[in-house]
Amino acid sequence: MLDAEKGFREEWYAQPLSKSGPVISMAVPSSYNDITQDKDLRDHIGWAWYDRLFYVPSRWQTDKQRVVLRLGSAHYNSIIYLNGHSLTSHEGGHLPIMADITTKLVYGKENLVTVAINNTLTPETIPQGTIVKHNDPSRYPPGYFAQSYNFDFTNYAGIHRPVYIYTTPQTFIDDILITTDINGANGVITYNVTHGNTMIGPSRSGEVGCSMKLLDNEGDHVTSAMGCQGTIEISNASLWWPYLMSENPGYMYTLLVAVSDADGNLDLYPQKVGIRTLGWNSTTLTINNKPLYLRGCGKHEDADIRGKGVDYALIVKDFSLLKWLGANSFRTSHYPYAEEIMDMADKEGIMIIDESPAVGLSGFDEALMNKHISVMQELVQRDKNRPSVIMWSVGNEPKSNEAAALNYFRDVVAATHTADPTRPVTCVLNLGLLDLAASSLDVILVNRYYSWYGDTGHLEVIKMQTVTEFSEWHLLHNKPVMISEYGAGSLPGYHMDPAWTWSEEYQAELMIRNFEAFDELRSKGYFVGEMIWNFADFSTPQGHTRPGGNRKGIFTRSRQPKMAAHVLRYRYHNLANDT
Ligand code: BDP
Repeated sequence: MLDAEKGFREEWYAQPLSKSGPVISMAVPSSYNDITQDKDLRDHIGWAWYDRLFYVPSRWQTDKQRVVLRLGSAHYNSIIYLNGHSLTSHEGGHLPIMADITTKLVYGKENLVTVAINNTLTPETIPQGTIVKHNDPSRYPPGYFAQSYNFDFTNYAGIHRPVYIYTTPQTFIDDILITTDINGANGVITYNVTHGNTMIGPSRSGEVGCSMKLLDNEGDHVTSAMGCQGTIEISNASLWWPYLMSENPGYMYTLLVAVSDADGNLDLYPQKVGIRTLGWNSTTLTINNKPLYLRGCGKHEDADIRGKGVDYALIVKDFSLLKWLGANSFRTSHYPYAEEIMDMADKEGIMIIDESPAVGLSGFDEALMNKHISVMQELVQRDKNRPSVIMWSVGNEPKSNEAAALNYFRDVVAATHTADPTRPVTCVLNLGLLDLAASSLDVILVNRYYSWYGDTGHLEVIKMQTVTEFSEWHLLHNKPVMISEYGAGSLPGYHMDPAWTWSEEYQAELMIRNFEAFDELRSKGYFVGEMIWNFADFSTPQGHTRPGGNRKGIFTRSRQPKMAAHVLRYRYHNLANDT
């Protein structure tokens, strides 16, 4: 039987892990699951321990630097130790973990960071899972259990994103909030800089000053301003536009923020700013006052060997493929993606529906709601300044026909609006018109798999069923609607004509039948977008409905196009020319 608490009891964090027992090398960032030949590590449920010795120069101490440790994310629950002492802990993968380590470091020497990570999902975690215990001693070994969860993608675990140690002066920029607006041909940037200081003694914040320099995208000076809060108006501003909506998509200024104090501390941060406005009403989404039609896909952070680990080559490849397709958007299904991915989206003009990790939620009680609200606040805190983020999604396919869902989603959506009043809020639904979350949303997103999960093999019913259902959604709620998932699995190289399930022909024809429905819905004036499921094939737990994973990708897992990708490319480029 697995002794889950052994590492804590024996204080493995007090010294390098190699002194407590055998260790293996592990890549960071990466999921640990698919890196080795060890099935037990691939399927491990419970605590995993990482550590690393690192050297800190004594000049950081002489220069009175503040030092921060930052993990882009670790999945799911993590406890971090520094030099044998507990430093911080974080629940939830996909969002950053930070701690001020200035006074805990040994300067000019080696330091030890230890991270214990637990990937167990329960009804109280977001996302949720269940530990299934098997107590029949004639059929299972003693203490045998398995993990199940409410979603189909592999619950990869490990330190998924880069780990950094960085320094700031003692007086430092703590946060920057940017909002933008348009005034005729002018762009308006409103900024609010908050700062902190680590100096012992009375607060010296009164002596801290802020100054701003705005640079254009070539680094040339545009204008300057003083003060920690303020508004800058730029005449004839270059706006942030999505890909294929302008000659120069993803245009960003740099706001060079400087915070300084009377002791000569100076902290500088180059904050990227894309000037754009968003609007929404009962039928339409707009960007810079122009109606938007989203052409995109649902994605995953998923790749061979590295699982959900950040991979720079893969990020560039995926954006290259999105542009090849003519897509202008994607949804970060079903959790917040790495900041490196979000940076690319800002830069390339790819719009993002930024989704929380609340996939397949059920059992809507207050404790879950408070946790859910905290996750939304963390997400908004991380991504609030990104021009690419055009909508928050509080979750995917909740069991929102449960009675408690009505107030639960009202409150989660309201809290998200409070955290950010500038963007619409959605939740991706799949239960049908009796859904109780729908009435709280600004835009209704629905996942629908006509002729795949229902009426399998009957491609001829797709158009009718899709047009009927999405018209009903709009009629019932008087809100813009879009399809956030549709699609079929296909095995690359498997051909059948007339189309047959799992063939490339079936996937392609299912899409074409859907397009006919989307075009009819678009002509009604409230249908605001389409996203294919999925960008690429991805890993799932083993199962009899998933041959080598979820095969609904229009690209293979190694990012080669199936027939479906060519079909979608043809449509998206035509749509782009149309709008
Ligand atoms: C949808 C889920 C998505 C799944 C998809 C599928 O939102 O995560 O991968 O079904 O079954 O309901 O392919």
